[in-house]
Amino acid sequence: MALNASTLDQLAELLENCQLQAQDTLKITDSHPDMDWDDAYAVQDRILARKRARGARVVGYKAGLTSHAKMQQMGVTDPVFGFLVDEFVVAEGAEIQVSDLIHPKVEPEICFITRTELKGPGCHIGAVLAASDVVLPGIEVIDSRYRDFKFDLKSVVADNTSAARFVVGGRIASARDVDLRTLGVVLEKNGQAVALGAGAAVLGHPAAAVAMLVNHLGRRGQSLPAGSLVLSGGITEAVSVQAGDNITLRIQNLGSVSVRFV
Ligand code: 0L1
Ligand code: MG
Repeated sequence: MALNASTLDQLAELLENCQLQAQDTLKITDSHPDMDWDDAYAVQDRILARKRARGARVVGYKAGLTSHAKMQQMGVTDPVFGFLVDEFVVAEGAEIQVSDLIHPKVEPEICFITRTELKGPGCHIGAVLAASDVVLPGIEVIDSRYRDFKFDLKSVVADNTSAARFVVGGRIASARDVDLRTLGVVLEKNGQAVALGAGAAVLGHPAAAVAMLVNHLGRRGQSLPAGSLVLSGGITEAVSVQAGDNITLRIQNLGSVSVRFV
């Protein structure tokens, strides 16, 4: 690690305050160019610790930057991982206040709910499918705390991979009964299709993103608990939203889920 404990604490406080107060900041590697990967995840851990100290509950995890469309949009080459807490949950069809966010974007995702604990290293697609009860559609709302979404990968990891809100819904399916690679995905904004894709856009198979998450947790001495929700990553590029926008995600065989920005 390159940064000391007090610097990690200060960075966690800065980024969490930006999230809670909907204020942006410059990417933190501008002021801490030596920050390494362990530091980045340590800042993310400290943000989670701050939330837990206020009573937040972890409901799952997310993989980010898992599709080529998204990697190209952001100019990066590797997936990243973050946590999901209860304060990010939005009910299906509910409203999201844009004034609570900085510059929200939405991503269409296939979400997994696990039935048994998963542990890495060595986790693979088969283990993920065997351990997953169900899959369902989800809209992730990302909101980088960095000005104009200008960041590098370490800064994004520290910022809990831009996690802000998510809504899941639609029709639940058994993870083993659908071919997640060929499921068609349509993201609509105000009734117009604005992004199209298929499950295979996520690392060839969305379960591969979950396996990567589990192996990442394993390297850090953690496992993915039974009953976790996992957002496996945006299938298309992220789409900007503003007040007044209605977003609907339709996934073949999995129904639709909607959210409205006010
Ligand atoms: O979920 C995601 O793919 C977002 C990763 C973080 C980068 C961004 O803010 O777009
Ligand atoms: Mg995402």
